[in-house]
Amino acid sequence: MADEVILLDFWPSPFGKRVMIALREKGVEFDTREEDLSNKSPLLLKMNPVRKQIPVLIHNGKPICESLVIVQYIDETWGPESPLLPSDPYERARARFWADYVDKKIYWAARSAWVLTGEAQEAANKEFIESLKVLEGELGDKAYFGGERFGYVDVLLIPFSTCFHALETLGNYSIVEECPKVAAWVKQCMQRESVAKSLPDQHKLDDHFVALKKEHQAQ
Ligand SMILES: N[C@@H](CCC(=O)N[C@@H](CS)C(=O)NCC(=O)O)C(=O)O
Repeated sequence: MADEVILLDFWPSPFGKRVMIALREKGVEFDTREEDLSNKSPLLLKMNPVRKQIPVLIHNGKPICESLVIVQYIDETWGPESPLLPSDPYERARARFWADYVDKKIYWAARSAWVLTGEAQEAANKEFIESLKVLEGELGDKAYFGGERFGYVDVLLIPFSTCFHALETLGNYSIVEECPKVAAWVKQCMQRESVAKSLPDQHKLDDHFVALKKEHQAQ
């Protein structure tokens, strides 16, 4: 019997896009259920009762939560011929370290820059670009963070590139100038079908970010 693979998602979510990209890299067929996060479905509440967040991957009725955990599950479950994590334990540990860096530094600085105002926003802008420069150093002259192969860290980071335009406008800097290798890496990743098919329309997303900012300012 064929696998039943369902992704509970919310279209602008970079976390949901990680899962989509990983599934597409592995050639796994899946259905997406769009969630209204202001009115969460009984299915989401049942499948992720602890965090009540998307993404959730439901594989033959069994839920897997948290995007980093889901991407590792996908890697271990499908397509051993196209692994996302390296086989060497030390290289795996390094990939997990950078995954953690993306979530703890890049995501939080980007989010803070977007929702905060005044001096706190300026500090977040600075932290974001400095964190991105650290990634620029890690990328170096490699094609991907995974080396020659598009891998785990690439899958986790590329969805955040959709907020680069909004952030550079806000912070008055240019990512191409500050981090040219990261900018070239984004272009290279966008050539992949798994990425191009998964990331939302940039204009729609930019409008969403503006609405989100207004919502935060009104609170
Ligand atoms: N650490 C989680 C973050 C997921 C997350 O922040 N999901 C957001 C959408 S982007 C969500 O479901 N928000 C609704 C809520 O927190 O109530 C992951 O990596 O999966």
